[in-house]
Amino acid sequence: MSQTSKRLGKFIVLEGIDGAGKSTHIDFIAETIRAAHGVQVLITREPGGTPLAEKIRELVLHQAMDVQTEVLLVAAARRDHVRQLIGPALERGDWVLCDRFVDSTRAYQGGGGGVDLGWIDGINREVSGPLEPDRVILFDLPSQIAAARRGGRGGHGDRFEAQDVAYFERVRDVYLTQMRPGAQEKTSILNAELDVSRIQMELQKIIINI
Ligand code: Z5A
Repeated sequence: MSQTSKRLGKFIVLEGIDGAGKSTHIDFIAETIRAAHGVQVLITREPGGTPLAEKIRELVLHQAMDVQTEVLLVAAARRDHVRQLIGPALERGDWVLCDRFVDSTRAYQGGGGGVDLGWIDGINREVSGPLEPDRVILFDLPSQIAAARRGGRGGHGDRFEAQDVAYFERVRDVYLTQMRPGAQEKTSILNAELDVSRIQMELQKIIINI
């Protein structure tokens, strides 16, 4: 997205540790946005969303690498995603619902991997420029419960799912206690321990008020 471009649509991001329930609810969220706001909704994800970014996703999820290389690769994928898909969709007035964005890099590579958050924030600013989520919905779940849920589902077997509970506790801690400056008022924290129907009720309240 260029500095001068006009954003007409809204940018909604889902965040949380693996197994917290984003995939379970993403279609419900899109449908609720369409019904409440009468707009087109583009569902996408990070890393990914464009052919190039999906190739990078395969590397990041399955190829062993050092954690700073992870940051640089997800940033490259994000730049392509923002320029090719997210920016144009927002400019034509669609809403974009994105499974993960900049806060995932802070939480996983920063919290989980120990990379300096200031360095990550600087790269994210370079990559996504003025694009900020209008609303972040954070699915919050203790990592022991998320691990049990992932176990029940069978797991995708990627590098992140192989991490231990302590890693995911650090990821969760950054999500909850070390938010980006300015992110707090735009973040809705959802108790993902609730059952699916209660979570959907909470989601409806959040979405109607966006
Ligand atoms: N990553 C990164 O490191 N840095 C970055 O900057 C970015 C990403 C952008 C993407 O993988 C990976 O990329 C991610 C971080 C890294 N880590 N991993 N792995 P992904 O997209 O494949 O993974 P994910 O985003 O974590 O999605 P997921 O693994 O599919 O989890 P989920 O969507 O949060 O959960 P779910 O599949 O909806 O639910 C998990 C199970 O729980 C499932 O069996 C459900 O039926 C069950 N469930 C869901 N909700 C409930 C409730 N309320 N009660 C009971 N059971 C439930």
